[in-house]
Amino acid sequence: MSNPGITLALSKGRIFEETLPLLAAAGITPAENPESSRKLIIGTNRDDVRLIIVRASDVPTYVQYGAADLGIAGKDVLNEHGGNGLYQPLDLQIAKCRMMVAVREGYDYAGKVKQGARIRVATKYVKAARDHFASKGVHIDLIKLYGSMELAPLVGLSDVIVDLVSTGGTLKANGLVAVEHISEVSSRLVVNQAALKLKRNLIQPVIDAFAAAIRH
Ligand code: PRT
Ligand code: MG
Repeated sequence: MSNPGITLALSKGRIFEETLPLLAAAGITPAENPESSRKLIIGTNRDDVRLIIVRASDVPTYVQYGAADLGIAGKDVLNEHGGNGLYQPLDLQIAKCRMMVAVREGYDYAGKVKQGARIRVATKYVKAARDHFASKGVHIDLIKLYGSMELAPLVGLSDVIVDLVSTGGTLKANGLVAVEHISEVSSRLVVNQAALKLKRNLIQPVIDAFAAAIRH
């Protein structure tokens, strides 16, 4: 028999931590803490609900293919993924940050952009970066990275980075400054469209409980 319950895909760290109160509001308590457990499938107090722990950027993929019925992912991740096959009923208002353009202190960003110079942009957020600079009419060479973007301008890999900023502490510690705001980012609940139809009796109450618990 196939699994009659529901599977929720989450990443460890800030998303898991900030999702706990929402899960509690839906009457769901994880059986283990993924920060200390090595398990990738985590049971809950409910027989019909389990969690799977995946990389943040893989959450939309698991939900798209129905390997998870629901998931929680940042708008940054969903924008890069494209959102195909995903129903996005709720902005959960968690894991908030801003997508920004940042440069080395003293780098004349406004001047370079005005001159129409080609600038080198290092980022994990390729689609967001392309869209942002295309809308400004700025030509870029894009360098795809998978993390630690803050290093790129310091070692001459790029002129600018596109990255997420929350406290600003990482930029500051590395002598970088934010020069442009691209978008506000928070995490969304995503649902597999077929699962929503087939398991609405289990999924809709979770959506409703999350909706009622969102911080305003
Ligand atoms: O870490 P990993 O490579 O596994 O993947 P990930 O970075 O995609 O996952 P995770 O768990 O770090 O982030 C999950 C989601 O949290 C992201 O997709 C965002 O939607 C959201 N979020 C909120 C953030 C931040 N705030 C954030 N500050 N994601 C990353 N950061 C990083 C940022 O990239 C930069 O390196 O934190 C650093 C800056 O933080 P401050 O506080 O120094 O400004
Ligand atoms: Mg991270």
